[in-house]
Amino acid sequence: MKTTIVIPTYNEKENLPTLLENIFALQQENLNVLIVDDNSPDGTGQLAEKLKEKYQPYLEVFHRPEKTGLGRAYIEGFQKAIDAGADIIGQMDADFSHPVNKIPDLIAAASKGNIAVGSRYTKGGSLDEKWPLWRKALSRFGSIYSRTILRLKLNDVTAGYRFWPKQALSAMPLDRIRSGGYVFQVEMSYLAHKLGFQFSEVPIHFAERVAGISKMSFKIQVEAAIQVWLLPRRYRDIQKLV
Ligand SMILES: Nc1nc2c(ncn2[C@@H]2O[C@H](COP(=O)(O)OP(=O)(O)OP(=O)(O)O)[C@@H](O)[C@H]2O)c(=O)[nH]1
Ligand SMILES: [Mg+2]
Repeated sequence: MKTTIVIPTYNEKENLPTLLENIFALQQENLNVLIVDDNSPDGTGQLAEKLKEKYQPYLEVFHRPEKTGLGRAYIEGFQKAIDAGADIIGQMDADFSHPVNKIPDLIAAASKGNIAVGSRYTKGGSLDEKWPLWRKALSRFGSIYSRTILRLKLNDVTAGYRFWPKQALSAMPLDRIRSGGYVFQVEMSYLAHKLGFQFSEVPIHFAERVAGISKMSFKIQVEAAIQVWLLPRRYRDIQKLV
């Protein structure tokens, strides 16, 4: 089974080398990483090219000419991973918010055909203590809110740490997805649910980014909350597949 973890990067030069070191130290069989860099001004893309020599043939780097959002970066990365023959496709942030040591559990869950979600809101999951209360409350509320509106059987709807079986990911209408950030994660959850796929939540501790600057804001989360209401209408034609 070939696994490819797609990691989008934008100004992550401080995190990338250690992250890759930790991932490849797992010695997981046939584990590959695809970095999708949007021409980061801090030179993350060039750094990734250098690291390729160290980890070949398990590291690939895909350079996009400009930053057009996390959603697009993921979708193009997913497509490349599928085309390169991955059986399981992972998605993960570069900033150490997603614990590397859960990769084997997530791969195991995805290999059973479910969408494996590294979850903060399932039994045993947790959030960084350093987050301000407003951010914690909004994140938790956002998940319950989207789950209720969209009737999902998933506790962590905005999770960005997921491992997809190829069958599930290739059944998704990826070319119709326009949103980025939080809504992207919710949209992917909703589509997977509509197609009839099941989620399997693996508890994680979500840590605040180790280095680099946070781009999170109250505004982003409020915008996301509004977008959620529009999803059922946009995807009313999607039929159950499994
Ligand atoms: N290629 C690409 N990567 C991006 C883009 N925006 C964010 N990323 C990467 O996507 C991952 C998640 O973004 P983050 O900035 O950590 O978003 P967040 O976790 O919501 O917020 P903070 O960690 O507080 O900044 C990181 O690896 C980023 O480097 C983008 O437009 N293009
Ligand atoms: Mg982050």
